[in-house]
Amino acid sequence: MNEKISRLRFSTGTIKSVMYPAIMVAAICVLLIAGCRQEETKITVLKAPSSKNLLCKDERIGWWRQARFGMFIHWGLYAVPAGEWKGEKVPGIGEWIMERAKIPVSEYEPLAKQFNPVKFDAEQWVQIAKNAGMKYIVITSKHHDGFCLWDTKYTDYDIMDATPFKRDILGELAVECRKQGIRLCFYHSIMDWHHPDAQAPFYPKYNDTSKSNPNFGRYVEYYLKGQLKELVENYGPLGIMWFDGEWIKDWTREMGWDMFYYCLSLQPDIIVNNRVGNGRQGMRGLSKSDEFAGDYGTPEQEIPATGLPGVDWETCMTMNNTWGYKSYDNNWKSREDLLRKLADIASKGGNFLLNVGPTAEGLIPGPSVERLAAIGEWMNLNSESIYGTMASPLGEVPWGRCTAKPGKLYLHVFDWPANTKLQVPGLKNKVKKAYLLADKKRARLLVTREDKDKITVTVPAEAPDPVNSVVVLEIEK
Ligand code: FHN
Repeated sequence: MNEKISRLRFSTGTIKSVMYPAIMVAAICVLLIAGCRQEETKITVLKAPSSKNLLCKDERIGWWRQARFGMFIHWGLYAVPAGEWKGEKVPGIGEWIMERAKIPVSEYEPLAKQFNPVKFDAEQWVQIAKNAGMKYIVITSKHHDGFCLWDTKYTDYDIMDATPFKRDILGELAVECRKQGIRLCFYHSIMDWHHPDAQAPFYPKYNDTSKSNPNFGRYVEYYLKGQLKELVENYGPLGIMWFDGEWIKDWTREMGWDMFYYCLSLQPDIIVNNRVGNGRQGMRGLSKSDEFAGDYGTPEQEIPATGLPGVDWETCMTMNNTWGYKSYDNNWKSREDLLRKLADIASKGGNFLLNVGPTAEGLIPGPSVERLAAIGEWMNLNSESIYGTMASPLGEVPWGRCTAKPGKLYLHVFDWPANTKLQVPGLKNKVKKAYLLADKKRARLLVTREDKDKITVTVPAEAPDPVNSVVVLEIEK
């Protein structure tokens, strides 16, 4: 399937009909134009749009800091093979099957003919996220395999032209997200194993970071930017442009800044993650310095050991071992584990972007739906201790985690004290009141001060929730 209108062509016929000297001059002119055209596709770092209409980061990122919890959706053609190729199980994350099984573009493209997710229901997906207490959704508009989940004019390799489904998935999600008050955000891969000006020519090692494509500049200026403009204009306003695949050789720090300001020029209040720049420190996910573009750090499959004061970050994580759907990956994290991770991440001032990998039929796998519903039950009683909270001012606490708001501490108790004496080290502030967050009557709990920076809260013998019970302390500032 061809990427439309991006290649330059000259017909031989015309040359024969023109006089020799004139031809020479014309040829030189053409080369000169091609030369300057080549020049044109060279990356020119965009100057920061004049500050008057550039929203500062705090103005753009406020809702995200409040939200704390979002859904990541990895969905695309890779859901069709679901981890198997030619009858063989392919190890590793499902969405990398094209690279892991060394599948030529000509053999991977036909998967589009089998991609017909008739059970896809945008309303249901958004509802599942919302019921779990998630405030935003980040879906793969295009992953590394280059397949586009929306109707794009830049290629036929998309949901409308290449599949029997022919419904605008991102369009339907945009409508539902607006209806249900959920922020829609797009994951977009800079690396592209399908585009001839990107990494397609690197086959069979699509992810060969020693290789460069001389036409990559054209891919960026024409295709990548063109499609991002489409996504913002057709489905925006968006919450976040969530870039990925920036580790390729051809992506530079300058390109990162250029793309960052390009996104802001498309939508001044958009948030752009730090994978727009190429300063990410591997899976730890934080940028080496603020010399690199991006609004926040993106730890992957890991949670920082401690809070990172003043740093915005978001841990993205799978529920099993794969982002894209694999039919036989049933290594699901437990409800308990996921709930405690949510509290752990919030206690360190971070956001949690929890992933689902829908099937090729368009269903979010049952184990994911069950876990999200269970998290939603806990959030129905305790979301006040997550949304809009800051990192814990207390050091390590032996029984769980702590989140904070001005004048309030939320003690997330994983290990309920058998002796009903919950000791809170490191607290100098005077406690005005203590109660269980799940207790609608907010019945007072007894608080005694052991010494200048330790108190004890006497709690009921039975924990309201065996996984995470929240005790609220109203404190003097
Ligand atoms: O290669 C991708 C991977 O497929 C997945 O999308 C994750 C999600 O953050 N990011 C990359 C690996 O770092």
